[in-house]
Amino acid sequence: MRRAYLILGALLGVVSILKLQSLLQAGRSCYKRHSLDGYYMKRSRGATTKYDFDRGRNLIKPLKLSTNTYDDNALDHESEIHTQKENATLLMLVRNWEIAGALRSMRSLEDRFNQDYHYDWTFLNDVPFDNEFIEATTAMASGKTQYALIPPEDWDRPTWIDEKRFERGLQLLEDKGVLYGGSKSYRNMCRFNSGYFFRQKILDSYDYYFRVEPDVEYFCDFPYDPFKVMREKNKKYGFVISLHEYEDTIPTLWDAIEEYMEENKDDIDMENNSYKFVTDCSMIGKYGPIVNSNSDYNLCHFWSNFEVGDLNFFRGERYRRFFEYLDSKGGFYYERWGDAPVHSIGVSLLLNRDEIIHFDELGYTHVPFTTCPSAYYLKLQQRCQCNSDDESNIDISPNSCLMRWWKNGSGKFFLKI
Ligand SMILES: Nc1nc2c(ncn2[C@@H]2O[C@H](COP(=O)(O)OP(=O)(O)O)[C@@H](O)[C@H]2O)c(=O)[nH]1
Ligand SMILES: [Mg+2]
Repeated sequence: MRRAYLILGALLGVVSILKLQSLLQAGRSCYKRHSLDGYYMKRSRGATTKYDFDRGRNLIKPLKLSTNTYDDNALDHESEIHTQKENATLLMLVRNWEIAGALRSMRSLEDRFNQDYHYDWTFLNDVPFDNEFIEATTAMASGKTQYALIPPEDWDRPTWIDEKRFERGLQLLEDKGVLYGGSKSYRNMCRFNSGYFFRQKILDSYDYYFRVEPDVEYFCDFPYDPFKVMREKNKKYGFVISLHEYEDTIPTLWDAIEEYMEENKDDIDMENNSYKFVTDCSMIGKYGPIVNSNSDYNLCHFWSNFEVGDLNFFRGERYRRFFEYLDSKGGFYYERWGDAPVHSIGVSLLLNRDEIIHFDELGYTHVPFTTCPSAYYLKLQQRCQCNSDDESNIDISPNSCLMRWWKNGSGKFFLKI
């Protein structure tokens, strides 16, 4: 009996030793596993934090954008030292009493662009600038300022304009409640901006101009020098906003354009120009044209209060022939033809599609419309102060012609398929 107990005890002892051993082994591997986990955790944390700097919002490396930009390297612009300037000037037609608005626009453009470049500012006026205007704008500019008086023959209503017809036209548009419908000076301004600004002696030595109006604002730092972009990419006209014109201001403009086209076929390259941009009325996405036109002109135009242009194109024979033809019809006075549709139809007929550029990355406003980049990182990088969801942002709203430009100009080729 005692022997049996001894054997049982020995067996139990062996079992417990084995159990203890396996427990010890499990403990060891558990410990090992935990320490491995810890090791990998540490490595993994290291790896994540290692790239935090690069993938965070420091914006040092180019990020993939969900932007409409045409610029291949939209976020890749190093802050260069801008030693090379283009042969260009900032250009403002303005009245003395608009001084406050002129300074606001200047301050904004200086902050967003010109403080790095110091381009000249050129001011034009149909009456002499006063000292207060000259002193304040010179103080605001980072570049040279110059002031010119427009000769009366470039500004005033030509003597061949029929006075009675002119007065009737003014009254008609006034009665219709058209903006500036009854204004005589507005008509001088539109004709001057259509056909005379580029003839001013003070601009003779420049190749490019950047039109600035009082009371506009630029919402983002410019990621490039637009003049340089124009020269390097062989662009001749640049815009930021495109929309529909009020037809009441141009009832017979398109008739004149059709006659002009018929008589000047050699000036127009229908294969490569943007004729379709100003005539296309097809559906774009879910939008058809929101305004009905009584002619083949779809009323689309580039909003000319912002424009960057090649003065040599405007000074050239073809544009001048185009302007003289329209001017001879008297529509700048009998109706209220604006420089925006005139420039826009002019560049759409006479330039190659690829010579017109949409500056997609520049935030801008002139009451009542706004354009604002939609790409999040682009906006951060360019310190934009605008909201692309704002009601005033016209970019892809039905009143905008930008989508028609994408489709028919040198823009978004996917829309052409
Ligand atoms: N010197 C001068 N500038 C004018 C006159 N009328 C308009 N302008 C300028 O022409 C541009 C367009 O005029 P604006 O009143 O802004 O018209 P809107 O932009 O169509 O509402 C602005 O730069 C004005 O300062 C004028 O009679 N004399
Ligand atoms: Mg204006």
